[in-house]
Amino acid sequence: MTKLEELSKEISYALRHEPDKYQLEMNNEGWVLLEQLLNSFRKNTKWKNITEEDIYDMIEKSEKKRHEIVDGKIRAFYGHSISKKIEKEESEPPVVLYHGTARHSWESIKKVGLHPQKRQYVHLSMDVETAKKVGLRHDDEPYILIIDSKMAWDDGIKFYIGNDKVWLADSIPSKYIKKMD
Ligand code: HQG
Repeated sequence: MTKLEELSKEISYALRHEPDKYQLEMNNEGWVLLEQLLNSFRKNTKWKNITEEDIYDMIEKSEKKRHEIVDGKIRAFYGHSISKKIEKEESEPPVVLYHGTARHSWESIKKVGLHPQKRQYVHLSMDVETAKKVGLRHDDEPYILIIDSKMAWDDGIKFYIGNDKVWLADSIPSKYIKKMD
């Protein structure tokens, strides 16, 4: 792992799962003052010389859009597990979304639908390739699930914007989910 990848991982960890441990004050939308995050990281000898530039560099070089900086504040786009629910922007989803998962999860998902598990939201992918990569984190031959997000949206299920490839939902009932052959 490169130093920038390590930085990305630890920033995700702090912003998604442990803001208190890093003494970060996070608002309802997950924003934290960039200066506060830098000061917190600098307490660790490993990151003692970290600069704002490094964070911008890390975001720019990352293959996924995980974090954003606006007006001196930084946030994670998705993935949160903290008890305080992060408010995401509701929006109309694409007609179809995808979800990559482990083969062994399918029986349960088929019965009870997709649930956020340890995170605050269910994470859905805009394309099959992205879903496949997500699934590969759980299984070397993941299943790709097809979500009828048009029907779900028409029925009143809420969807939220994650990033350019990720959509979020509170949960997805099984009637909107099919397994790709
Ligand atoms: C599964 C990464 C059984 C669900 C990724 C998934 C993503 C069920 C697992 C983001 C279930 C949760 C999130 C049910 C859901 N029964 N299993 N009823 N409902 N599941 O890691 O979506 O690289 O919390 O299928 O790329 O895999 O970290 O969610 O397999 O965008 O930036 O429960 O994290 O992004 O696993 O991944 P996760 P996820 P980063």
